[in-house]
This record gives sequence, C-alpha cells and structure tokens, in this order.
Amino acid sequence: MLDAMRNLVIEGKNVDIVSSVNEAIKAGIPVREILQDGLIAAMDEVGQLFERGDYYVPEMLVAARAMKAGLAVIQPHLVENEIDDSGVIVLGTVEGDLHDIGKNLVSVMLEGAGYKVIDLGADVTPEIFASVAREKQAKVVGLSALLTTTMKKMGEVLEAIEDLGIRHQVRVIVGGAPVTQEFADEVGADGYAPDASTAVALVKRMLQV
Ligand code: B1M
Repeated sequence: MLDAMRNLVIEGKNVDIVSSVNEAIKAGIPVREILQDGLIAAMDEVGQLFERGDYYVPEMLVAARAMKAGLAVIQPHLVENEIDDSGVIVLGTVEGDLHDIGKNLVSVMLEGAGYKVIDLGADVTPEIFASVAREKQAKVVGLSALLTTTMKKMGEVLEAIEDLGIRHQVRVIVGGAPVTQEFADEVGADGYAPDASTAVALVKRMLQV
C-alpha cells in the first residue's frame, strides 16, 4: 500500500493520492508511517530522480502538489492537543527559497502539539521575520532552508532580530535538509532540528524553561 502511495506522489497524481492515503488510514496504517514511509520517502525519490537528470523542475512541482494533497488528508490526524498560549512561534522558509513542504510539516506538527504558529510562508526576508517576531512578541522563530545557497540567509535573520533589539526575547531554531547542528552553531541559532518531530520536542524544551 505504501509502495503504491509513493508511486502516486512520484507520478504527481494529486487526486488519486487522496484516496490512497484515506485507504491507508482505514487499513489502520499509523499516520506517522504514512507520512515517513509514504509521502516523505516519495519526495526523497523525486530528489534522486532530479539529481540523475530523469526529472526536471515541472515534475518536481507536480510531485510536490501531490505530496501536499496527501499531507492535507493526514493533517487532522496529527492534531493532538488544545492550543497552548505559552508562546507564539513565527515560522517561515528563508528568502530566495521556495521549498515549503518541510516547513509546512513543522507548522502542522507544532500546531498539532498545541502551539500557536504564525506561518509566513516561503521566500521570507530577514526584515519580515524580525518585524513579525517583534509585533507578535514571538517566543520562537523557526527558519527553514532547503538550498545550500539560501541557508546562509539564516545568519541574516539572526542579525535582523539583533538589530531590532529583541534577540534576548526570542529563541531561533533552524532546520532543513542542508542544515546541520554545526551550521546552527556557526550562525548563532539557539537550536537545530533534523525533522519536524524533533522540532516539536525542541520547542517544548525551550518553552518549558
Ligand atoms: Co528543489 N531542490 N529546487 N524543488 N527540491 C531540492 C532541495 C534538491 C536537494 C534536489 C536535488 O538536487 N536532489 C536541490 C537542492 C540542492 C542544494 O541546494 N544542495 C533542489 C534544487 C537544486 C532546486 C532548484 C534550484 C532547481 C532549479 O530550478 N534548477 C529550485 C530552487 C527554487 C527556489 O527555491 N528558489 C528548486 C525548486 C523546487 C520546486 C519548486 C520544484 C519543488 C518545491 C515545491 C514546494 O516545496 N512547494 C522542489 C522539490 C519538491 C524538491 C525536493 C525533490 C523535495 C523537497 C521536499 O519537499 N522534501 C528536494 C529533494 C529532497 O529534499 N530530497 C529538492 C520533503 C520534505 C518533507 O522534506 O523539506 O527536507 P524537507 O523537510 C524535512 C527536514 O528537512 C526538516 O523537517 C522535514 C521532515 O520532517 N525541516 C525542518 C525542514 N524545515 C525545517 C525547519 C525546522 C526544523 C526542521 O525548524 C524551523
């Protein structure tokens, strides 16, 4: 069932994927497994097809559309708790980067854990991150980047936050495929998470202290 689901994403079948995910849920496959071994695994294969030159940007785009359609089906199943008012989280993909699927997943899982998330979308400038964080009195700012060229923007977001004089009020966490703990330390972020579940655990730890 998960094999078939992966193929539907890879082929960009954004209508059939909805019934496939619904069937998997009905069959009792845990949603985390559908997410990890079905939808996310399919995007990894799409990345490999792109690297080999078998797929181009349009094929990646239709696969991304199918992934999002599948994600929308499991989204309500990821929500577990009531909204927690312990702090607003401002989230976005950094400037110049259009990849938003991983960031969306982090958003869904944080909301699922009960946090109030302000999702700024993709291609967000450092100034927007900083000004929204100040305006909404965010406790955490989450930055996502999927390109080695755009991850450098994370340092600029930290500078913009510093420039507005709110660095002491806000924790900055970073993530995305090319980002590492070493890179997070280099830019002066407060935390790094390799995946959405770890991002939730990290935020929980940060907001408890
Ligand atoms: Co692009 N792309 N893409 N792409 N794309 C990658 C990233 C790439 C690795 C493909 C490859 O070559 N194998 C490569 C980057 C290479 C590099 O920089 N080293 C690449 C490239 C080159 C490009 C273009 C430059 C292609 C071109 O135009 N020639 C271009 C850039 C456009 C731009 O952004 N300016 C481009 C465009 C696109 C599309 C628009 C077509 C599309 C994105 C659609 C969309 O997102 N709406 C796309 C896609 C789909 C991909 C791949 C295939 C899949 C990405 C994805 O959604 N993965 C990707 C290959 C790959 O990743 N294997 C690829 C699934 C998602 C769930 O995983 O986002 O990693 P991910 O999120 C993970 C973790 O990283 C983490 O949690 C999630 C899992 O739980 N995480 C966080 C993410 N953010 C976090 C934040 C956190 C914590 C954790 O805290 C705040």
